[in-house]
Amino acid sequence: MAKNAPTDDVGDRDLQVSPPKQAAAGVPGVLHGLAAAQAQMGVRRSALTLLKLNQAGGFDCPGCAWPEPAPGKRSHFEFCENGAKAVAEEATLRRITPEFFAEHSISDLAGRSDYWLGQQGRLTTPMIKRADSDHYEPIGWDDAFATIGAQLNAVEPDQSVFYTSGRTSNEAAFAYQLFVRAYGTNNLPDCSNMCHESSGVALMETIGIGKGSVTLEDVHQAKLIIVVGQNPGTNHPRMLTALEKAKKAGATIVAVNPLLEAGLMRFKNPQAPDGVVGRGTSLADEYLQIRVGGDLPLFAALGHLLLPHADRSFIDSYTAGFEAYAEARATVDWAMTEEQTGLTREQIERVAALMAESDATIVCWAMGLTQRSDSVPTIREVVNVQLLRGMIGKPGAGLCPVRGHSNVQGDRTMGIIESPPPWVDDIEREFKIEMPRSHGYAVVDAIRAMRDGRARFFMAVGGNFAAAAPDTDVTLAALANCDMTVHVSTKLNRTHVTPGTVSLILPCLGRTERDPAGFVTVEDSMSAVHASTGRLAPASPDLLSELAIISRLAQATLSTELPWSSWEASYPAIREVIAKIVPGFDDYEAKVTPREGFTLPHGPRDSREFRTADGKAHFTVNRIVERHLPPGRLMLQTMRSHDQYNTTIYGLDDRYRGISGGRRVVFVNAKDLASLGLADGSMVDIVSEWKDGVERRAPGFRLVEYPIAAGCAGAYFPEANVLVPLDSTAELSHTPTSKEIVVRLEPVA
Ligand SMILES: Nc1nc2c(c(=O)[nH]1)N[C@H]1C(S)=C(S)[C@@H](COP(=O)(O)OP(=O)(O)OC[C@H]3O[C@@H](n4cnc5c(=O)[nH]c(N)nc54)[C@H](O)[C@@H]3O)O[C@H]1N2
Ligand SMILES: Nc1nc2c(c(=O)[nH]1)N[C@H]1C(S)=C(S)[C@@H](COP(=O)(O)OP(=O)(O)OC[C@H]3O[C@@H](n4cnc5c(=O)[nH]c(N)nc54)[C@H](O)[C@@H]3O)O[C@H]1N2
Ligand SMILES: [Mo]
Repeated sequence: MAKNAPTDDVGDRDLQVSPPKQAAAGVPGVLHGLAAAQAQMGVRRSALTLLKLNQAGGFDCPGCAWPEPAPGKRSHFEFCENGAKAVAEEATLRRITPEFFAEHSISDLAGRSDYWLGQQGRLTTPMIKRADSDHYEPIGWDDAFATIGAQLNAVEPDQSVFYTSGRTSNEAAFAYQLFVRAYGTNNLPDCSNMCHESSGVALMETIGIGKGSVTLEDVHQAKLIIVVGQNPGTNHPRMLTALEKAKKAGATIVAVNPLLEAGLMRFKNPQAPDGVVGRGTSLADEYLQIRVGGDLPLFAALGHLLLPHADRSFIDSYTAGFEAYAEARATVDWAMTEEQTGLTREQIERVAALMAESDATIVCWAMGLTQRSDSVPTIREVVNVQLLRGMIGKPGAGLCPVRGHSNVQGDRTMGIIESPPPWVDDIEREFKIEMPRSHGYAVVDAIRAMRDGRARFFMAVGGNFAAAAPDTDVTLAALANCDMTVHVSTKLNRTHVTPGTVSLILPCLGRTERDPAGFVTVEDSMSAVHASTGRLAPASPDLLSELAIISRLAQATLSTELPWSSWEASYPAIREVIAKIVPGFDDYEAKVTPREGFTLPHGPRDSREFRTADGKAHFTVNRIVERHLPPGRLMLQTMRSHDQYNTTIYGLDDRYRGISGGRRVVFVNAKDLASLGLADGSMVDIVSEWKDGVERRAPGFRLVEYPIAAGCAGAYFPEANVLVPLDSTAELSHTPTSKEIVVRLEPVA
């Protein structure tokens, strides 16, 4: 058994439901984070570690990608409850040793919950599952690399898939894509494919760069902030501090969300005296409790109402396509809009009036907009409204997709993408190697290829592919169909226990740990690049950094000579290469040595320069596809509880939503419960219905009567991933529609 870890897999035995909270954070929040940290790390290690979090000279929080204030303006406690939990997961004192794997067969582990697997502690030793074995057993590093290298050379490069999750440092990401492309494929799916891909696609097309256009300072200066499809109280808690600051400087905040999320209603800032004892700051001035999927009609109606307030000089100087857009929005079908959004015309008119008055508006969004069939058109419609009012490239205004993983944006900048990177020619010239030009597999295509036998090798640097991807049963079968699966990981998870014929676990250093090659760098959601220095002793002497693993694997696989061993020994050496190849990184080393790091150039933000074909920002015409559910059906969205980091389950509570001791719950509006003849507290199976005719079932969920928009339902991911059809993806971005699943609820006897 892993040292100190829970032995009992408790499941939902103690599930309790109480009324949702009306405010987020405050002292109870911090105490919860500290308690979680102390349970895993002890008191002294918790204090020493958390005080280094997000500090200059310390390490970047492995939680979300929300930026830190400039070094001089940082609090000594520049972390949140959920950052503390994320750190505790990694800096835990619990260890998984080879004896653990001798004791537990893979079939045994496959029967455990995600929570239990994660609670067993850090992986410490490279392990292999050989063909015909049901156990992982230890393997030396050199043997591991030789085994993987031989397998890679036995298949065609395009039969291999190389996944990345968004915690990988810039340096490891650059080395990884170089290795994969030198090997011969662009099969580089990443977690972005399931996350902000729709934002990237929509922004690239309309403003010529797939990244948000605001800085943290802009958020502080904004007059109006519209937060759409995002739950910052749980997923970006430090954003609440920025919203509070803006609010205190006079900003108005509008929330657009089917759920009344505590963190959007009121914030008790634990760093401020009135947050400790008082009622805190009320945040959203206007709360649009929209129906799931109603955002495109909403922004179309806002655009219609704002046409008389168009910023003509901005439009004439910087944009194209306005006439066609204005024609499309000249009229609005109010009956359809009210029905599709679940909002009243008056509510929408009030928000339009706020937008018309404001000369500094920011729209923030996250997964509530990106994981639907019409995500790309919806985000383009958000862009339309911002362009209409000239709200880009000026202080306090802009577009703000709030990223998830702490370095997911940096990984993309470093070339983790399934198409050839923009600087492919430069790399070929620099290293005299040939790089593949054909498009590789993103996540959904990778699953199809493994399912159909076109891909036979799967490797992941981080992440938990089996649990994060849609259509769980299909994904598990696809992974099992591989000849070899390879996992570079810190913690045990579902993907390790649904292996290919041969499977290897390569345990790596986390961000909190000392790395002999120096500090790494990351890029946050607002294009700021800075250093992250681990300080803790590694969880085991047998760990390698991600960069070392990639370098050694490259040497065991490739016949082309590249200076892998010098890169492995020194992050500055690989930064030197990045500086030569990736635009914006000149003088990389010098720019990340000072504490604050540097912010990458962003044409639209810095100088209203749009790198589209004609140099203009583009209005688009987006068709509204109405959604009409058959009788008795609800539109299900899958979301995060307050006690999880994606597939890592920290605990079984969702405090703000009043849930404790369990996760198999489904939130439904009281009116829908009444019309469906169902009662709060009863048990149902959730059955998803899609046009392929396959019925996907998630059994045994407790109904929770909840303030959620009528016609909608909500459940947690990853439990609900079985319901998301693999082929149900967003137009243009191919993101699984995790927030648009038509379901019926079947009572269980
Ligand atoms: N503690 C913690 N922090 C995290 C994560 C975590 O799991 N835990 N995950 C990280 C990652 S990778 C990401 S991408 C982000 C995710 O951050 P979020 O996007 O905040 O994550 P979700 O829980 O998926 O929440 C989506 C929100 O969108 C709303 N929503 C759902 N459907 C719709 C819709 O149709 N329209 C509108 N307007 N709203 C809708 C939901 O009610 C919910 O409030 O957080 C990052 N930070
Ligand atoms: N139904 C549904 N599905 C979804 C979503 C949803 O809202 N609904 N959200 C999607 C989104 S936004 C995302 S981003 C994906 C997330 O998908 P992933 O990024 O694949 O999943 P995570 O849960 O973040 O990965 C956790 C694992 O990463 C490993 N890990 C942690 N830190 C490190 C490290 O420093 N190095 C290495 N090598 N490994 C590390 C640990 O082994 C841990 O088990 O899921 C997507 N799936
Ligand atoms: Mo994400």
